[in-house]
Amino acid sequence: MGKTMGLKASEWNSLEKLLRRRIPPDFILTTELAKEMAQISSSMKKQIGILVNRKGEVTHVIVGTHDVVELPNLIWTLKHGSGRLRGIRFIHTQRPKEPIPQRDLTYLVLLALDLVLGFEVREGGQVGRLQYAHIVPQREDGTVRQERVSDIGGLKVNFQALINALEEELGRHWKGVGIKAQDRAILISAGAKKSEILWESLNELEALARSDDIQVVDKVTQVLKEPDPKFFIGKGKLNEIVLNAMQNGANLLIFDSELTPAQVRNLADHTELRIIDRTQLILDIFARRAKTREGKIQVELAQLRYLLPRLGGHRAFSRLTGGIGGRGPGETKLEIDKRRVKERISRLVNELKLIGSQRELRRSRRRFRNTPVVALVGYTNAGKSTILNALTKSNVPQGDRFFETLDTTARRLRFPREGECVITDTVGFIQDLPKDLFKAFTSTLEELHDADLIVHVLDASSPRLEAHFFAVEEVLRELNILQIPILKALNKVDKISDEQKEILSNRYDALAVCALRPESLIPLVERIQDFFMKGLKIRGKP
Ligand SMILES: Nc1nc2c(ncn2[C@@H]2O[C@H](COP(=O)(O)OP(=O)(O)OP(=O)(O)O)[C@@H](O)[C@H]2O)c(=O)[nH]1
Ligand SMILES: [Mg+2]
Repeated sequence: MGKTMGLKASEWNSLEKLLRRRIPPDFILTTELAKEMAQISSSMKKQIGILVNRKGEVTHVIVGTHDVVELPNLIWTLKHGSGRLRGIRFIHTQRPKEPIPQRDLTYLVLLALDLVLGFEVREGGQVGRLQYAHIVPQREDGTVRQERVSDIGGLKVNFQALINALEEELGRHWKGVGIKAQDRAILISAGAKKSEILWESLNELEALARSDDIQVVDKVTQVLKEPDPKFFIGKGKLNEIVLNAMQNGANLLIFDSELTPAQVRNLADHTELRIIDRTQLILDIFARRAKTREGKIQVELAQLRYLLPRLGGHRAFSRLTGGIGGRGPGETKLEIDKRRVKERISRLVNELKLIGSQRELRRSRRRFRNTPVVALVGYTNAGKSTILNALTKSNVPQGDRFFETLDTTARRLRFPREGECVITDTVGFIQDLPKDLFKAFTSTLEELHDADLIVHVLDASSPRLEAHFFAVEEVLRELNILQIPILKALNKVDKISDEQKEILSNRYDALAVCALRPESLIPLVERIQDFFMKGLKIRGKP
């Protein structure tokens, strides 16, 4: 074997001896070991390196060239220790007066090595100057600290104490906060768009993440001509993100766009973090919120349809089903294959049809009583449920989270003068609603066909009001219900100036309301009542 590596037997022997050396826990490197390495390096005329684990055992010996020894690729396959850092340090010889190779520093960060150390081998095999580097948690003055000592006697750091301090500091950010198993994410928006657009979209992604109880530790954008087929974003950017994740204790990367299965796999392999895209995040929120049998089936359907084309290898599948907090479809995860997914999909579709036909009945019963139906629609978080509650003194859950409501609620609303209507509140809309989800929820949304009047609720305080408005119109168009009369309500006007209120209610031809002050809804109720009174006259029905 020595021959295949081009080594003489004596060289091979002396290298093998290194594998039996052990460094005491408090030392980065002992004088004896440094001298031994220097001797070998000098007689071989090659640079050599060793990997050392936390027990101080030399686990690998690496032979480089005359000029440099670099970390081999095998290092990617080494197991992570239990701590934040990998539990491996890289120690190597180097030519006099050279800095620590850049590649060492990159690997230090990417692989979360404990430390890298290079020492000079002088003429005649003497140990010269030493330089070492380690990661620094959250510092302004750089992410890596480099130290230099003029000789091995000057290497006085207590290794164990140093590593304990680093691990503690790296771990502090995430251990200290909130719920135990809370995910901590870095959000990434990249693409061929202007930076402001990327940021706007990223802010919505943040609201989505928060709605899923994920803590957002950082947000990153990258303007790209076209996405990298392997990693979606540039490799340099990705490496920055990995470091960032380590410093902030993030365990999850959420991408604002859909990723290909290959990209997910590559990213997960490269970063050792969990990778989620926007669609999966939305699916996950829906999975959390679904309460009724119908809602649960719809969400599961959407999840399975999302997974199906991604079921290449089992690996990708297990990662995807892992989802966030593991709320994947409710089957034993690894054994599902495409066929079983398809079967389950068709079973669920049938079950949905059944539920749908029952709903049809409920619908016609309502029709029979001839009560007009008003449907509240709007972007998620616009305040639909709050309005329904205020109008009908109900308590549909309302909250400052996206997709608070998934199921449709219908309530009776008595008009102050005379008559009544049924008012419904349903799932909120969002831009670029994942196709699978849209498909899954069509039966819920199709109930909107049944409405005599649609009240489109707008959130006046949103900086993206216009985009939201068009997104909702788009969904209504897709559902083919734009022919139903629409009344617009500009909600949350308490959060904007009177001037803004004036401008926006004119622009959108909307009635300004504030769901938190029920009296502000009186004009809305009157408009609805008027509509039906006039509507009845026009239609000539009693
Ligand atoms: N300041 C202010 N906040 C409001 C107003 N109306 C609703 N909100 C708040 O906005 C948040 C969202 O309200 P919801 O009624 O849950 O919104 P929704 O449209 O039903 O949202 P989804 O069910 O998630 O689609 C809640 O925190 C409400 O308290 C308002 O007029 N003014
Ligand atoms: Mg709601």
